[in-house]
Order: sequence, then C-alpha cells, then structure tokens
Amino acid sequence: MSYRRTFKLLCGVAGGSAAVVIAAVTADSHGFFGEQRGDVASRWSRFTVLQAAQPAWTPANHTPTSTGQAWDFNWDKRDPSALTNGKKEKKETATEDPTSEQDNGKPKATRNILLIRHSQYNLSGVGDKERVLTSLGREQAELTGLRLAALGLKYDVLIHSSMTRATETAHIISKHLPGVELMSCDLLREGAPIEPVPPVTHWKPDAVQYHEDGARIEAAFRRYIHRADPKQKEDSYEIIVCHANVIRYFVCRALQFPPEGWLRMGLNNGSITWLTIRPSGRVALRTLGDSGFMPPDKLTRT
Ligand SMILES: *[C@@H]1O[C@H](CO)[C@@H](O)[C@H](O)[C@H]1NC(C)=O
Ligand SMILES: *[C@H]1O[C@H](CO)[C@@H](O)[C@H](O)[C@@H]1NC(C)=O
Repeated sequence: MSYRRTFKLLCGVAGGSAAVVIAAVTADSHGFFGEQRGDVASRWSRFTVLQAAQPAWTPANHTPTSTGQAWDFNWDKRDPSALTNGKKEKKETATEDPTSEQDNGKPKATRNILLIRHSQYNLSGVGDKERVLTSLGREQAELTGLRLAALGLKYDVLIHSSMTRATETAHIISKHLPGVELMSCDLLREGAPIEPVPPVTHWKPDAVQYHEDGARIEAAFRRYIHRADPKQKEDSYEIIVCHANVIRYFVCRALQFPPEGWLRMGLNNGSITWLTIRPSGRVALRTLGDSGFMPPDKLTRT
C-alpha cells in the first residue's frame, strides 16, 4: 500500500477509531513508521499517537491542492473551435446556420489506441537484428494476441515499430487477428524520449541521444495520438506494438502530465495500454500496462 493511499484511508475516516486502527496496522506492516515491527504494546502506543493526531486533520490542511493547470483542448491542434475562430469572426453578420460546414467539420468518432509493449527478447543479442524474442517472449505474444482477439474489437490496423522485437511480436499477434492490416513504422522505435525526473543511475543516455530520439518520439506521438478526423464516421481501434519508453512517454503527453515523469511507470512485456480519445479532445487512460490475462509465471518486466 502506498503512502498516498494510506494517507487517504486515514483522512477518509477521521473520527472512526476502528478504521483508523486498520489503516495504521496496514501502514505499520509496510514500514510506514520507519520502524521494524515491534511488540503489541508499542503498536498500540502508535495508534494512540495517531488518534491524538486526528483532531488536527481538518479539511483545510489535508485537502489536495490543485496545480491550477487547465486542460488544453487544442493539444492536438485539431480542436474545431480553435480552427474556425478566425472565420467565425469574419462571418459574424451572416445568418446562423446550424448545418453549416463548421458543424460538419467537427470530429464525431472516438479513437481507441491500444499500445502493446513487445514481448521478452534476448538481451544478449548484439544489435537489433540479434535481439530476437525468447521462447517465453513468443508465448507472451501469443497470449497478447489471444487477448486482443478475445476483446472482440473491430481493429482497423496493427502498426508496429520496425525493430526486430516489435516486428516479431506484431507478426505473432497478427495471426490472431486475421484481416487486420500490418504496418511498420520507424518513428516508433525505442529510444530516450526526454531526460527522466527524478534521474536514475542505471540508465544514462548521452545528451545527443535525447536530442535525436526525443524529437522522433514526439513526432510519433503527433502522428498517432490525436482525435479523430472529422471525416471518420465510426469509432476506431488501432493497435500499436512498440516499446516501454515510447508508450510511457505517449501516456504522459496524452494525459497532459509532465513528460519527464515517464520513467515513474513500469510496463510488463506484452502488456496492453489503452488510450481513448474523444471527439472533444478529452483523453482517458483505460488501462495502463494490463497483463492480467497472462499467467503469473509468464510475466516479465525488465
Ligand atoms: C542470445 O543471444 C546470444 C548472442 O547472440 C546467443 O549467444 C545466445 O545463444 C542467445 N540466447 C538464446 C536463448 O537464444
Ligand atoms: C521485456 O523485454 C526485454 C528483455 O527480455 C527487456 O528489455 C524488458 O525490460 C522486458 N523484460 C523482460 C524480462 O523480458
């Protein structure tokens, strides 16, 4: 249980001592108090401390505060109201026609993007070509393909990064989705999107790598993650098989979270991350790194 959740639990039950005790036990078993688990007496003394602290926790000092950042509805530069603003002003004196081209220019469909992390590959391979899927990786891709098929969605296209591991994963998934067009794309290759905050010591790409990959991965984001075109009549379901860094960066950008936070998330191999983009430009993350459809002994992360 995270600190945040524990905190919420505690806040939600101000005054209810039984629930406070439960929350405190949970917090304690997770080292929340920064101590080893002590004897019963010392635990009870901690509860006393907690309960004594309750009256001070008024809504005024534990309500989360907003950062004040608004949602940018024109994040993909396809917001029709932003596009037609200029025209509208010029046409101010013209008679209002609700069926004008302006109205027809509004997106109506929802886009669903299912981002799949490639499955496990041979890390000892030298260069991309040798980094082929392991036998477990091939099994994972079969499971992901079965899952996508079982979801029964009307997939429009299966796009994959041109790297070997993503291509292999996509081809295995493709067997389970007959008739869905396969496309390869260089923009989706793995890379270093932006220097992560906080920094990590085990992974330190050169500045030039961020400089090159960052622009490319941002280009991939702009190419694939946007609201539907006004001409699109029906909701769409697109599968993109790519890489953990690319997917995490996409999620941050799509949700308008700080992009440098991408490394705070982890994704299992073969997992499904599902973004929904409404015609209004609203974005929802339906699942992040879902791999619950894989038996635990098939799960891998790093
Ligand atoms: C992984 O790649 C290395 C280097 O090419 C190779 O020696 C090794 O046999 C490969 N392992 C597997 C399980 O394929
Ligand atoms: C999935 O794929 C490769 C290695 O096989 C790694 O780069 C990832 O971190 C991830 N994990 C595992 C264990 O496969």
